[in-house]
Amino acid sequence: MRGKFITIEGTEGVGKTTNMAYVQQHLQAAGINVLLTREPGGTRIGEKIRELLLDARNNDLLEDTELLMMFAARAQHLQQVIEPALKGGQWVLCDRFTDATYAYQGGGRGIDTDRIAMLETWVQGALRPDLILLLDIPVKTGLTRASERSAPDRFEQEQQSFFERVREAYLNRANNDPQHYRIIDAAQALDVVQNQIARALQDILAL
Ligand code: T5A
Repeated sequence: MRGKFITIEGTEGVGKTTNMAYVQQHLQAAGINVLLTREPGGTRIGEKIRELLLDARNNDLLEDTELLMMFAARAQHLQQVIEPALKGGQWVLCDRFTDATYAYQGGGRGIDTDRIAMLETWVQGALRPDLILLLDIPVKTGLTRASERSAPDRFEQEQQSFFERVREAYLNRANNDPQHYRIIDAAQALDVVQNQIARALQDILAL
């Protein structure tokens, strides 16, 4: 049987990376073999594209180039990693996916969502995540958490207003498709966040 595809999304410093391991443990306890990966990245080529995208010195990168690089990395990732795993019955847990493109390049940069949708169809065909865990947090809280952890990358150098638009785009998408999204209040203490995640996973485990 084909595996399930779960993604974790949210603005900067929301706790995606921290909670990937929790989701993995929770699924493994239910007897599910899960592959952890991330975007941009997840393949040798994709990780090289990631370096270019996150390098704070690349402040001359054009918006269209950024969008196309996200999908170039995604094409590589889908064909080399995600699709083969799902076909082989493995579940895949991905730290960010195309919702991040709608939120950052669409909401944040203002690129027309029709253009993003065109690339989504080209690169992914009909593939969409079975479940999207949207970790939501006030932008300022997330940026503070992220800044305490490491130096700002190219995205983290954006203004707070950019991330407010990103957050709004994420929440709009989630509110328009409650069947596939679960909004997690990520401003809470870690154990409270993880209880919410466990509840969100119950439905997909029951399928
Ligand atoms: N991007 C990506 C696009 O623009 N378009 C796309 O299509 C894609 C795929 C990728 C960048 O690329 C952009 C978006 C991003 O800017 P990234 O590394 O994936 O970069 O994303 P970041 O948001 O930068 O990831 P971070 O690692 O900064 O944030 P996380 O993973 O959400 O947060 P995490 O887990 O590292 O936690 C941050 C800190 O908070 C603490 C942790 O211990 C850590 O110190 N923390 C908590 N503290 C208190 N309470 C809690 N509940 C906590 N949870 C975590």
